[in-house]
This record gives sequence, structure tokens and C-alpha cells, in this order.
Amino acid sequence: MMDLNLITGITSQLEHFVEAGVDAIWMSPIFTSPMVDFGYDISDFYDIHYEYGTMEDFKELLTRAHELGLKVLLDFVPNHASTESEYFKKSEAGDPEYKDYFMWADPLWVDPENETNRRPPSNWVSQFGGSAWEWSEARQQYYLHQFAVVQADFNFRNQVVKNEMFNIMKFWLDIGADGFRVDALPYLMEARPEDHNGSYPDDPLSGLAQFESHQLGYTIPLYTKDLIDLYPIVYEWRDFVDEYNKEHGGNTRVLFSEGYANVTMTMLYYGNEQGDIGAHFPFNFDFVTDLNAESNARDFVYTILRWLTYMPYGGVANWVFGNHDNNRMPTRFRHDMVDGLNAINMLLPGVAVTYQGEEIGMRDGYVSWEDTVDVEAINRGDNETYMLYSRDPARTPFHWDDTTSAGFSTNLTTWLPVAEDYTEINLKKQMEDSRSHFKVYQALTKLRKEKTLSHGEYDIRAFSDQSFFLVRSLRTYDTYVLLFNVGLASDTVSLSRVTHLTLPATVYVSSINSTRLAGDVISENALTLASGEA
Ligand code: TEU
Repeated sequence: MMDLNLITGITSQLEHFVEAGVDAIWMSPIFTSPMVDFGYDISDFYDIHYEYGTMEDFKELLTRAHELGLKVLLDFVPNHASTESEYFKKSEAGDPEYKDYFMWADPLWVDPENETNRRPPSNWVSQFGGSAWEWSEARQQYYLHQFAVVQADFNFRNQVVKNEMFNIMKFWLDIGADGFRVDALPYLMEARPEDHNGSYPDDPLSGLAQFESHQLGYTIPLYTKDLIDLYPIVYEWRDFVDEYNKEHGGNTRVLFSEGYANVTMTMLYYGNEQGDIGAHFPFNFDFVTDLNAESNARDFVYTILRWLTYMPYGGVANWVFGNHDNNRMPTRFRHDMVDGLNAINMLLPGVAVTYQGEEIGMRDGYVSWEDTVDVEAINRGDNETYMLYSRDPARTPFHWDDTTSAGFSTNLTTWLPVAEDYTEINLKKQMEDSRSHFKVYQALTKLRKEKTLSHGEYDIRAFSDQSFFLVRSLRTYDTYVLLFNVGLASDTVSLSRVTHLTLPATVYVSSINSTRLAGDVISENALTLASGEA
């Protein structure tokens, strides 16, 4: 067998995406990096990380993907650069061109008796724990890092930095990337001393801080997150991508924005009422942050409708069920909800986003403290508490089959250990089994191509605390109905309450824990759904 690296490995398996019915893939960062934060600490924005492959390998991946009709999106990480980057090294050394590339600031206070006793410019905290300010001996100033110490925040009030971001985007679009998932946008801008009597304002302490008399880690990020001046930057990026599309043909290059924020701030990534346009869509994390195994049917309906209600007119919705930062979908919900959740994802209007493994119902892997590599878990946890923070369990290798390391590698040792259940849950088995999560997933991605599902109206309502329905209809085309019992007991529902539904109806897709099969005919008005059945 040919020796494969990460990139040629993906190229060799691109048919999986075609088989699964996927149209586009997003790769987390593949750029040169010391790999402190899974490649989100980029030291060269213009090159491929050596362990992952070469530029030639990546070009080959693009060619093959495009031949197969797949789009390839890259991760664009504008908020910060690795302290190993040339940008940072030159900035720290005071090179005039790079001097203001990052958020440098003098200490707020220095002990006149002992100069090593100094206080950072504000109480701002890093997402990964501890102060967001780090002292540089070389420069005798603090720099800001909203994530790891080695991820220095760019200064977005510096036009040179803003220009450089266009250069980076252009570079990868020229190579053939189809667009970007844009990382950590809420953190792009911070409050300026100029607007706060000359010094960086402290974030207010949360209630918890006063009770536990903790200074760090219990603040409300008022001055470091969701600042209103970050959105125009996103609108400029969209203009850039539109312009690029115009010049190079095709109207298909896209921007998806990543940021956890409340619904109002999130919707601003789409654009504003003044007519500025931003991301093609901001990731919708509601299924990740607001729903879980405890949620009832009304919570599902309410949460789904919130996005659809707040979304600006003409916007494209999207649904995210997991990613590399959160526990896997079957682990946060219940194992028997996998097919029902994939069905909502596919049948709701808008873009369906699948984190690798959701198509086969992969669960979190077990990663011991010794094997933990996630910087957040290491910084914030210890050998007892790390699991509260660790993102590693969702990052263990994909299960291709039941051979060594689940077919991910021919090595017995992989970068994170393979989850133990790989002999039970793997793609090969699910392709062979007559009924499987993967087969359900395939049926759903095929069904999505129906005009009703791509263009139709929707209605969604709870039958009870346990079950809800989603209807998609379009004039004289077929109507599609999803019934889902998210509760723990069986539930009998009355189909007469489902709008647009004419009985009898044909079952198109059913979950592996449904008693019904595709092709079955449903005519009963009192229909009993088992727990988790869709
Ligand atoms: O995450 C951005 C983000 O908002 C994080 O706070 C996220 O909520 C956190 O990782 C949860 O534990 C992006 C990337 O997806 C993440 O992997 C990176 O670590 C982070 O940016 C820094 O680049």
C-alpha cells in the first residue's frame, strides 16, 4: 500500500463523500503550525503543514474533488497567528512594518519597588483560561491572546493587517479553494483605550466571581466579544469574495462564519438592515448549545423556529449538529436519536452540516489524561477535571472499518486513540448491513434533492412534550413529513393534526430503531412512535 499522508489520505477517500451524498467539505486548518491548538495556531498562512502533506498534494486533492463535483472549503483563521509566525517575531522585535500587527500594550501598573511585579492592562480572560495578556520580555509589553498564549490576536485597526487578510484569501482562492469557514469571528475586535479614558476597560465580574472571589475566569466579556465594529470587516470580506467570483467566473465561492453569540449578534453576520451583506451563512450552533438529551419536543420546535424567525429575508438557513469543539452528537443527545437528528438536519430548509462521523453515528472516544493533547483541557483542567473541557473525545479518528486503527492508519498508534467501539460502529459494516445509520443518511441526502425539500414551505409543531412534526410542501409536488419522538417513552400521535398530510402515506426513510420500513404504507390516525423513533 502506498504511504499516505493526511491530504493524500483524504484524496484517496473522496468517493466516500460522493457515496454519502455530500456536496462540499470543510477542512479544519491544514496550514503550517506548531500544532498547539489543532492547527488553529498558524505560523505560515501560505503553506501546508509538513506533517499533512505538500502543496502539490493539496492541489491534487482539489483537482480530484472538483472532478467528483465536490467543493472544498478551507479554514480561514483571521483572529490570531502563532507566536512562531514571522508576523509575530518581527512585531515583537519592533520591525517598523510589523510593529502594530498585534495588540501590544503597556502594563497598567508596575511596582516601583520591584519591576517584575506588574499588572496586565485589563482583567480580560483567555478562552482557554488565565489572563488574555501575556508579557513579552523582548518587547517589554503585553500582547493580547484571546485563545492560547501562543495565539496572538491580530490588531484589526491596522490597515496593513486587514490588507494581509485579503492577500491570504486571494492566495487560496487562486489555488482553487471554493471558499472559507471563518474562525472565531466574535473575538476579532476589542474595546480601545481611546474610548475609555485612555485605558483598557475591565470586563464586569459575573455573579459567580463575587461569590467565589475569583478574579479570572468569571467575567462577562463586554469589551472583547461581539463588538459592533467587527461586522463591517466581515462585509468587506464578502465584497471581496463576490468580486473574486465576478472576475473569475462562477458564483459559487462562499464564506461561512463561525461564532457563538446570541441570536441578534449572530444574525448580523448575514448582513444588516442598511443593506451590507456578510457571510453566506453564520453557523447555527443552536442544536449544539441549546438542545441535548434533556430537551423536549417543544424545545426542539422553539429552537428551530427561533433561527428561522430571526433570519433576515432571503437568508439561507443552516443546521449544525456537531464539530471538533463539542462532544459528538449521539453523546450529547441519545444514541437512538442519531437517525432522527440526521433527518431533521436534512429535511429542514437550508444547508445541512455534518461533522465527520455523524453519518455513521460515531460517539465520543475515550481519551485519558496522559493521551490528552487539547490545549484547552490541559490549561483549564487537571487529571480529574479535564473531561469537562477536553475537545479530544470528538476528535478521535474516523472509523472506516474494523481493521487496525479503524482503517484510519496502518499504525497501531494514532494521534489520538481510536474509540473502542470501532468494531461495532464503522462505515464498512454499515455499508454491508441492510439497515444502518449510513443507509439512512444516504437515503436522506438523496431525498433532499426533491424540489419540495430544496424549495418548499415548512411547518413545524409539537404534538406533545415528546413528539413533533416537520412538514415540507410545495404546490402540487409531493409533501414530506418527519415525525420524531424525542422522549423516553412511546407516544401516540394523531396524524390528522399534521398540516398538508393526506393519508395513506408512504414511508421513504426510517430510522434503524423504527418498526417501519421504507415502502410501508401508513394509514392509521393513532400512530405510536417508540422512544427515539423517527
Ligand atoms: O473556536 C472558537 C470559539 O468560539 C471557541 O471558544 C470554542 O467555543 C471553544 O473551542 C470551545 O471549547 C474556534 C475553533 O473552532 C477552535 O477549535 C479553536 O480553538 C478556536 O477557534 C481558536 O482558533
